[in-house]
Amino acid sequence: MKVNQTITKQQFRDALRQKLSHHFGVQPENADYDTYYRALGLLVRDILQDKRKNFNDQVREKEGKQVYYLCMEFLMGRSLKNNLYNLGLEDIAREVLSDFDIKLENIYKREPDAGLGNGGLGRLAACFLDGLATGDYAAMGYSLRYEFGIFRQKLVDGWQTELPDAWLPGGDVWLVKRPNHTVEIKFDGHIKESWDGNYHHVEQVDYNAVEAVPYDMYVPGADGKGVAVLRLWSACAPGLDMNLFNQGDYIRAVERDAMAEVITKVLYPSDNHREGKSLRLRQQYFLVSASIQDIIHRHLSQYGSLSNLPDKVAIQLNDTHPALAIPELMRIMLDECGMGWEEAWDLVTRTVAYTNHTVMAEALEVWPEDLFQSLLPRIHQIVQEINRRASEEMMMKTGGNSQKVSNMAIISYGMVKMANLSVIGSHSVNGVSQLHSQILKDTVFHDFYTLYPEKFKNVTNGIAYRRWLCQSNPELTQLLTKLIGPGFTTDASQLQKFGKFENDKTVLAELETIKRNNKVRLSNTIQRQSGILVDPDSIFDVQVKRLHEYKRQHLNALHILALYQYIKENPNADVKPHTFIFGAKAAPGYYLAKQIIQMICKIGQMLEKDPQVRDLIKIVYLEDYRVTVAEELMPAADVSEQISLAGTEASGTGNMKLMINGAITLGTLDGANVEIHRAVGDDNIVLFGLKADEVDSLKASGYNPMVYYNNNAYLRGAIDMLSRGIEGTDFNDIRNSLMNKDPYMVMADFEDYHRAHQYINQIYGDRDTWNKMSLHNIAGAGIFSADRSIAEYAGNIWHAQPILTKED
Ligand code: 26W
Repeated sequence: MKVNQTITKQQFRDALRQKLSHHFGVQPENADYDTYYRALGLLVRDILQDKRKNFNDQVREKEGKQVYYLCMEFLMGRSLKNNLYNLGLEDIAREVLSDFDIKLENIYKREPDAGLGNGGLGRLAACFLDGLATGDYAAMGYSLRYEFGIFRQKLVDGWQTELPDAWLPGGDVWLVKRPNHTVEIKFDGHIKESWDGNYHHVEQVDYNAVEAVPYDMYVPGADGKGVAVLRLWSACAPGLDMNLFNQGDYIRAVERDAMAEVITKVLYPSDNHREGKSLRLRQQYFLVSASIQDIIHRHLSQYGSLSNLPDKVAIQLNDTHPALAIPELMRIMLDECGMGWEEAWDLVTRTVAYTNHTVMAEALEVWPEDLFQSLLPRIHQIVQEINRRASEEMMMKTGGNSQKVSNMAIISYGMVKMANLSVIGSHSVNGVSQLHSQILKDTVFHDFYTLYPEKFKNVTNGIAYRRWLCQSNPELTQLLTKLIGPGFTTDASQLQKFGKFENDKTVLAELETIKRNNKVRLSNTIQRQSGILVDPDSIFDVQVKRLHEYKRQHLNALHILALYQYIKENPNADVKPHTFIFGAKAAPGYYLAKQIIQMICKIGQMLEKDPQVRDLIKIVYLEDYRVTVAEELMPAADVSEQISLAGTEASGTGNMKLMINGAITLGTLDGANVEIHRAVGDDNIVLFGLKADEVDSLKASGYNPMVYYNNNAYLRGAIDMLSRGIEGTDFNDIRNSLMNKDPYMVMADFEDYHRAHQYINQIYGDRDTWNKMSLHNIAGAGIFSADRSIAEYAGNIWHAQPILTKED
């Protein structure tokens, strides 16, 4: 099939037949769903590969700037539907399959999620690849081909257990192995230095080598012209060590082999919490060294010199996890290209930029220096030298303030601090929402900010809204297209035009019908999967995100307990039927988070047992929440719970997905909620709780959670239920944490949260008002498009232009 011409139904059918018979030896009549899925996958992959080649030819010809996005996580989810949609082939595929008596929707279901990420950071990376391809930037993402992605969550009596997620059988259709781009990564050993005249040789000897084999996944943009590549590295032993083998040390040889391949076995499942494990450091260096070698190779093969690197290459570090890119680039320039330090440092710092995604102290990455040195001896030397020079400069700039310099140092008290390395080695440091970027300047990186103010920027996150709106919510998309034309599918700012219909009763009614249809669909899925009967006319109140104390799922749970008490005490009260939907995975070792999950499930059981409340309030805990579940959920939500303690959530992106599908945010002024508020105005969002500065002053004046317990009977009642036990399980650990420390001020925000919920109840009853609010949320969501975020990165940080012009 040729690429740049439209594909006819006949061609598509022939190509599918050919894939089925050539790769699987079956005719369409005999193929099962899995075989159809794989055949379709291969067919689409071929088209993408051709398109990427065309696109790449133009990049080379125009000498366009390359953007490389380095990230330990890409939470891609499924690809088939997105790829067909972006290629404009979904209708043809549906018709061809239907001629074979097959439903395309059933084929979609055969695809496993590529769950190569934990949560926000990983999904953002996936959304950004879509934005990069759509904006026609020459872009590649680099990550690891984990054999096991984020674990599958299974709840046993409400307790989370973890099962391995073997996604490759099924997920691998999208991966093209590129063995001739394999590179070698060196770990361990020690450094041998020698002089050859004036030339200083540095060599790592007695090292362990691991091969990095790349697998490419193609990501098409909206019009299918620009195509980004996600290059995933897989660790492979370089063949048995014949020396060891010949010395009879057969077991050690095999052991070393197995050790090498462990590197890309599994994704670390902690989110916002560092794991000081040496395997994690190996993963990080493996990603970085493979990617940087690849980037340098690609650049040299086109330009033959590194002196123009910052003009032709931008490298974005997604959080500090790939920060070793900085010393790795230095290593190659110094040791392999023979460049001097100053020249190399200038090139590196003008090429690399860093995005911070969290201010949680426990997420800041530090490595014990002795581990760092023994695993990466040459990188350690280079980091020492970067640190020495930077400290000298900072000493001068601060007028000899050694306290400040020690704060900003890369190595101090025997620890290597990755955030400081990232700031020092980058020309740009950005946060992911306006509030978060301000907090970085005021607190985490304050000393750096006073010395290098020009480095600090903001780029508010965005989402791939074609996935999260157009593909997930076809009815709403159809309504929008009918009213404002199709322009919004490539230019999200046009969603604003929808605002004009705020007083159009027919439109508001249509909006309500669409929401209800989506709720019915979700209810059916819930019933099928968990047996719970959900009333589609109840308020669907949704909190979906990783489970973390700072995100305060337990605040939500306490409110439900209070509501329960209220109904028990006032059986005739006017309470709107409410379905509280949760979805969240906890890090496997995060005990309190697992307890919170169990508490939510047990409260759900208690409600369900009670005939007096079960038709009024219900809890649904969605097991194994992931991208594919989110795609069905977002369109069905009425209320979007974004209730983190102000100043803790860097941005949030689920808030944007819910908003664009017409949910009303019930939230604190945290992360991107601040900008959602600005976009929709006071009337179209329900805010509550302490503001970030109030949190700071309350902390400073000595926070005492007991005060709130003593002063609020509902809160007291709810907290006391935790120790009395719910469905036979007590939750004293949660209770004690809240009563003694309450690090995220759940108790302080409870009362106002309760008030906000009452307000939600009240306005939900006024259907016109609610639908109008919903309409304004959809209309105001355009700024949260990943296309906009990418345009800002390109303009303010990468200085990169789109490769294609309108004529291309
Ligand atoms: C080292 C352990 C670790 C693992 C993951 C530390 C930190 C992380 C991530 C940076 C945590 C994360 O996903 N942060 C989220 O990033 C999103 C995208 O910018 C934001 O929207 C979320 O607010 C932020 O929590």
